[in-house]
Amino acid sequence: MERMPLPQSLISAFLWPVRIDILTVLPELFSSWFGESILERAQSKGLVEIKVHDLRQWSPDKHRKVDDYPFGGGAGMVMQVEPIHRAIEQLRAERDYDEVIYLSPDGLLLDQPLANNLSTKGNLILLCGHYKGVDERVREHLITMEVSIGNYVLTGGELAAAVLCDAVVRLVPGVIGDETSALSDSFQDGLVAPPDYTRPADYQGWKVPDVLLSGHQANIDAWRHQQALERTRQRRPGMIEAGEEGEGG
Ligand code: 6GU
Repeated sequence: MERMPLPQSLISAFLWPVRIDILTVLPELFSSWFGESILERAQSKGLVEIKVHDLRQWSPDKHRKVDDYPFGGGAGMVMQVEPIHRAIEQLRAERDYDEVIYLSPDGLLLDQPLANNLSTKGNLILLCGHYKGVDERVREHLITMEVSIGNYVLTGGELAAAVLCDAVVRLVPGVIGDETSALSDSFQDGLVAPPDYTRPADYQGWKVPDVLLSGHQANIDAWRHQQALERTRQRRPGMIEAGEEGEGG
């Protein structure tokens, strides 16, 4: 199906730009990632606004300390409540937030439905944990959602926050040039993507499937769907089961 791309002015007129505030002790980590590529373009188009804040600026301590030893002993440091509370209070005084998300290995696993859901929200705060993590009172009183990017442990929440931002921002209408491409992604229809090929049609005897060169669009579409189904069965059988359960619901 051919679709006319929406003019940028129309997109902006009907959209509340997504705003993401990131709280971290390592703000420099984000600059190259958010300063380049699609994320940078999304920001310069005014579709999203990503602000990275150094948590130390809210430290009451003269050495700008934001962590301390755990009560009860044990290895590692714990991020203190006060700098985090002050940061979130200040941001909340400036605007409303839909979610205050703590990136944590024991959080809700990030998947495409969660990314879709977050992309429809207005404003998000992402709190990156470090050291052992945050004082539990942060989670009890300040956090509305906890998200993990997989069952493995990273040294901090920064990479996870960057992953979440990327997955969410690319879904904001207008961010990706071709309006249909985010919707035809792997996972978006509950199937992984079919294989793609480009020129040459024959590379040293490695050939592109004939059907893709046939010019017969119905056959091409059917082949792609078949391939996507087959791959999903092989690689993500759980996705097909989840899709069947979800049908009609
Ligand atoms: Cl969000 N944080 C850390 N430290 N490790 C992780 C993670 C988050 N998600 C997966 N591993």
